[in-house]
Amino acid sequence: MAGSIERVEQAATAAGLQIAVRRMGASTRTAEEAAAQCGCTVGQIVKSLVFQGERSSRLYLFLVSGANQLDLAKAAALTGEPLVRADPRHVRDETGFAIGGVAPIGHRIAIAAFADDALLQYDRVWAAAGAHDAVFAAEPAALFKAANASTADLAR
Ligand code: 5CA
Repeated sequence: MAGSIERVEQAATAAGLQIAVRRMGASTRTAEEAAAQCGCTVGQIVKSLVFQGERSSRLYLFLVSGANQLDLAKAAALTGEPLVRADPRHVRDETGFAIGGVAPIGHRIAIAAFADDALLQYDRVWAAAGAHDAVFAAEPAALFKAANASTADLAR
């Protein structure tokens, strides 16, 4: 998907977040694979999960630690409507990122975002950078600010 890594880099720059995107040369599609490639714990991987509002059809982004599962009831309480997992094609069309490479920043559309407060315990977390083998590291609070994400207890 041409341009998606560049979109992440440009969004970081625009937000004043310094990142260096790394192409790992191996899959970072899942949190486990990303942790193995980054040499960090699964908890330090930021999953960028896209859900859709059942009433509004609006997309929402949840930045969740790789160690945690998103609690859908907590998530729905934050968005004010029931949520369903967004269809992969819809995710790609709207955000510009394919599942497995969805980044926390640089989406084509403005997207309301919420971040797992468990990620704040780490000095550094790793997130997808727009491709299946691309990641970047960031300080979690700075990343959440760049993503315009509000922090909450999201874990099941
Ligand atoms: N690059 C890695 C870690 S940085 C990554 O993107 N991980 S992830 O967790 O954010 O993206 C994979 C997630 O995509 C899965 O946890 C799952 O929630 C979601 N996913 C996988 N398959 C589908 C699908 N068919 N439809 C919608 N979402 C899916």
